[in-house]
Amino acid sequence: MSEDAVFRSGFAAILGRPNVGKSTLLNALVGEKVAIVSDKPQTTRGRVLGVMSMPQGQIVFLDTPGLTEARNKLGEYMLSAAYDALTGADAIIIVAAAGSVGPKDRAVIEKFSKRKLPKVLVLNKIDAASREVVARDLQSFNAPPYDQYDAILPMSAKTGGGVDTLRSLLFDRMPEGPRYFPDDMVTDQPEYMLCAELIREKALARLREEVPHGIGVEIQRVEKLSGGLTEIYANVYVERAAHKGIVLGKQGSMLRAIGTEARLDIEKLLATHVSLQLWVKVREDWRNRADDLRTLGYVRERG
Ligand SMILES: Nc1nc2c(ncn2[C@@H]2O[C@H](COP(=O)(O)OP(=O)(O)OP(=O)(O)O)[C@@H](O)[C@H]2O)c(=O)[nH]1
Ligand SMILES: [Mg+2]
Repeated sequence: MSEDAVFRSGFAAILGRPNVGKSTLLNALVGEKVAIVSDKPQTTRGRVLGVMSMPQGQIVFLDTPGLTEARNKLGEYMLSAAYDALTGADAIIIVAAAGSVGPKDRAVIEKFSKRKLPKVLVLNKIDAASREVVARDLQSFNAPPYDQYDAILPMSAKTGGGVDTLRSLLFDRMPEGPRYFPDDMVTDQPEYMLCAELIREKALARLREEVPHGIGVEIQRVEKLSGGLTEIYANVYVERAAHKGIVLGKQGSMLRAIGTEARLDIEKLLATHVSLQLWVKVREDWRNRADDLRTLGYVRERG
């Protein structure tokens, strides 16, 4: 085989504290929305796979839940999902946000600096920070253990600035390997899961305080009817009776708004007309209940 014919491929895990922009970065890297994003911490609850395919290779990115203390069974699942993504990883991307690199971010960066793998430290959200703040953060990375990283990249996942550099930097460090996924596959999430996530995203955007953290979405039924219409029935779980009214809103207005926004995104995803029926259900303390976690898909694949 000639040099040119080498096909490079591998897995790159994206890790970091909550809300630093990991999922936004995943979407930017693969060029499609495969992970939901919100301004609330702990949006991502499991590992989200995104594939970047090129003629000369493939990188499989694994977005993960933000690293933070687990306060319930869901939190424990989220942490294990984050660490599971490291199994078999060929590279790691650690993300922090410019202007808010705190001691907990530094602890994460230090912890992963010891891994014997190609690793990149991304300083994200530089579009939202002043030049001085970015320079100060970069300066603070100018010492051990930050020197263990192959590169420290200032970036904006939101505007796309720096994303190409990250892609090629990682690609150059990927081993020779197989095509793990067909070229037209960008994620391994089934359609029903993408739909559930889009509904959750719209709920997260509109809800405040502790309510968004207790939202779970279960797709009950998807029916593809003739004439290009898909009917989707979904349950929106809340973890306390008091949250039901908040999610419903005045005369159902909040739920309607969430439903309309989700429907528009789902119609784009499925390329059909969609009728979306949402029901709000109370599942007391579901984030600590194994059966509810299973229903919502928060179970480890193995082990
Ligand atoms: N200004 C700016 N905002 C960003 C950037 N990247 C992400 N954000 C915003 O930061 C917030 C969090 O983004 P996410 O991608 O959901 O962050 P995450 O790290 O995946 O968060 P968790 O899933 O909760 O761990 C959202 O409001 C994003 O729009 C960026 O480069 N610049
Ligand atoms: Mg996320």
